[in-house]
Amino acid sequence: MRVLVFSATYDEAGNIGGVLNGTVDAVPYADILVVDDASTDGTVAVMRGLQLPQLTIIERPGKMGLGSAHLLAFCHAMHCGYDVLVSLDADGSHQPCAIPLLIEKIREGNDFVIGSRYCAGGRCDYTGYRLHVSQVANRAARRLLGIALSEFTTSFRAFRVTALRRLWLPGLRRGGYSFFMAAVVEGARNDFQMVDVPIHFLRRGYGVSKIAKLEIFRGMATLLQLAVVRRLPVSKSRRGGGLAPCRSCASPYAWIEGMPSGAYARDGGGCVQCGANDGAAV
Ligand SMILES: Nc1nc2c(ncn2[C@@H]2O[C@H](COP(=O)(O)OP(=O)(O)O)[C@@H](O)[C@H]2O)c(=O)[nH]1
Ligand SMILES: [Mg+2]
Repeated sequence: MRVLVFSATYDEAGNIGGVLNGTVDAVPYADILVVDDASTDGTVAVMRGLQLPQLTIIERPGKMGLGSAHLLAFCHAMHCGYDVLVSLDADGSHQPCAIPLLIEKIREGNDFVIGSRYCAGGRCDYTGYRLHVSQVANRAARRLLGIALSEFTTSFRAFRVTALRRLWLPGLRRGGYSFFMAAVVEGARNDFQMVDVPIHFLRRGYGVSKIAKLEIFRGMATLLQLAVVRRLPVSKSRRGGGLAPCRSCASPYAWIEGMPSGAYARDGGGCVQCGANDGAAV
């Protein structure tokens, strides 16, 4: 199986070396993709200094958001014909040594695997307010969405890439936590076989959270919207999308066609690599 491991970075110079070296140790046969949003702390220099032949770095022109970085990884994995896409955060909270377990679950026939802090055997090192918000959000998601998973918001996941091709990519153009919940919902609506596996979620290493606090409230509003979307039938015309070349940055696959009308400028598309025509922060 050809495996791509993906991380998004924004100012993770203190953490990225450990994450990449840990990934190489855990899955030496995998390729690695990092999408960096113009980090100001030398994150890209640290990555280049490691001289890893299996590492591809895509540098975007500015902070375009975590959701669109993951969407770009979807496009990259499909375009390059990988079998499995694994994603994890680059801040040290996801342990690369757990990657083989996620891949194994795909090998067993699942389309989507999520590393869970809240299933039996899972652990979360958050305390206080952050732990409480995360637990409540994930319990609410399980109830409102009617999906039998214990975790919806973390980015430690694995996808069967052929299953990703069934998703309607414009529907996933959302910021941060909203993207992660929407991806689970779209998977469920497209009959993905889904499973969670326990992980030990650590507090981030160096630095502070890069996700705006407001994102938590946006995530709650998105959850209510997704509870409705979850129950709607999947329109046959709303499958696939994306993987068109971008005329601005010459990426062969990062232009996503068919945006919901009004959401994006001019011809209803946008590039998740350079941000061309992108009327909204994602
Ligand atoms: N490329 C990119 N990465 C981001 C952005 N925002 C956050 N990240 C990365 O996404 C991961 C999760 O972000 P983090 O700040 O740890 O979020 P938290 O765990 O919810 O507090 C980290 O690897 C960040 O560096 C962004 O706008 N663009
Ligand atoms: Mg984090």
